[in-house]
Amino acid sequence: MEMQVVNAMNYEQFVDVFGNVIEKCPLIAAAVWTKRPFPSVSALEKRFGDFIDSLPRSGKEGILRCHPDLAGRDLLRGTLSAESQAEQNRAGLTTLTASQRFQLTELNAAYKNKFHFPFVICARMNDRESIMNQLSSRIHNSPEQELQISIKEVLKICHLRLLDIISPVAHTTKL
Ligand code: 2AL
Repeated sequence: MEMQVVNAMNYEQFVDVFGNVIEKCPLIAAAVWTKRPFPSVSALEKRFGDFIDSLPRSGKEGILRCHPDLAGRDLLRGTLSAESQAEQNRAGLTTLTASQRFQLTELNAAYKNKFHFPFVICARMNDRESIMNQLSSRIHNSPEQELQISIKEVLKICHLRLLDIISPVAHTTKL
């Protein structure tokens, strides 16, 4: 998709296309639309990042809470967003053994119990083993550290989702 096409979208079209680059947060795409035109995909990505940066802590935590657990209930029920499904699949989370799933479920629960938001990581930049390692290690962080790390992971997910929509060859355009 060319940036001219993106910049010509009305807000309904824009939210339809970019509404899930931040998982289940179409409100963010609806807000970012105001900032068009976007000279490049990186400029568009920066607008998503700037909006998230501008939120109070409760808003950032709210974004994290919109993320499904890795290998959690939504995956089992088949109710993940298409993007999440593909990401979790790619990280090998759809083919866990019963004991791996149990371990991940227990760790996810302990993490949520401590931080009151789910463990979030860019699944496509990891595999089963690194996800387990990160979860086991990040659970020892402070809430402040985890909020920062998790939002960085959200931005990595956003980066890859944007690239999926806008092909790498069409990242810049003359306005
Ligand atoms: C996810 C997800 O659904 N996709 C991804 O990359 N990470 N969820 C999560 N809790 O980290």
